[in-house]
Amino acid sequence: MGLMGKQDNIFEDGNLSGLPFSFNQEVTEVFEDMIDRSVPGYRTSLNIIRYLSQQHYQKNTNCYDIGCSLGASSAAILSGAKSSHVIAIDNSEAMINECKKRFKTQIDSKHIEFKTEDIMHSNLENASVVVINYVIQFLDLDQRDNLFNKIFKSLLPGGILILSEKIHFDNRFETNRVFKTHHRFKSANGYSDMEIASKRDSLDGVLITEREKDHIKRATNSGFSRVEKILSNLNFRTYKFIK
Ligand code: GEK
Repeated sequence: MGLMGKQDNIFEDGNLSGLPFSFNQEVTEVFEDMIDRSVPGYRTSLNIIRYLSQQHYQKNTNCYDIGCSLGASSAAILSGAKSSHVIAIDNSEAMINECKKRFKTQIDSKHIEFKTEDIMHSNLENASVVVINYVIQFLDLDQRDNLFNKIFKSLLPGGILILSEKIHFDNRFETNRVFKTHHRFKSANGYSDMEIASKRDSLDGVLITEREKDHIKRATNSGFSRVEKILSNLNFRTYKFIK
């Protein structure tokens, strides 16, 4: 089992919907278990978000958690930067409804607000910390540059963007080697070959990875002057970009 919530058995034999993957109610209920068992280094990425938020948060500014799902990164920001105001955005109504229940106290004390919004339409401003933890991969390729430009504009000097993504490699053999190891990682976390294959099919065309250099180029093109690779776990990366 993962951090909280129900165990993910969505792709178990005999339980296949055959539909493209979506962040619906069914996924929301098992989401923490799903991401924890599928993404190597996920928990570490949350710890890093906590440390970096503590280090880089500037007083009286906003922190954004873009594609917040159940708010794990928001909670990490708040535990690092205790006086911050977090704006957490996701276009899945099921996810945001669950967040509103879980974060009631912090919503009442105005430390956090949740918005059901497509991030391409969100207005971002006065930011010192922006987190996008495994979200760009779900956007259309032609939207990604625009989002980065918008984030860069919203940040104050010294502000940071923390980006985590699944990537692929230039070299097909390397991609395959790492892919096989990632398969073993998921098997060791209790997923059967059938579940792994079905989830992969359902993510086809929904999760579109890029290469490390594509992410770095996008960040520097949008104006970020410093790029640091913070985590590298198989085909998953976390970067810090500083304005
Ligand atoms: C975490 N950050 O636990 N607008 C808003 N939200 C979107 C959009 C969009 N256009 N596209 C996708 N999402 C979290 C984990 S999960 C990662 C993030 C994963 C949302 C989508 O609804 C989902 O909740 C989230 O991005 C991606 O740190 O499942 O691999």
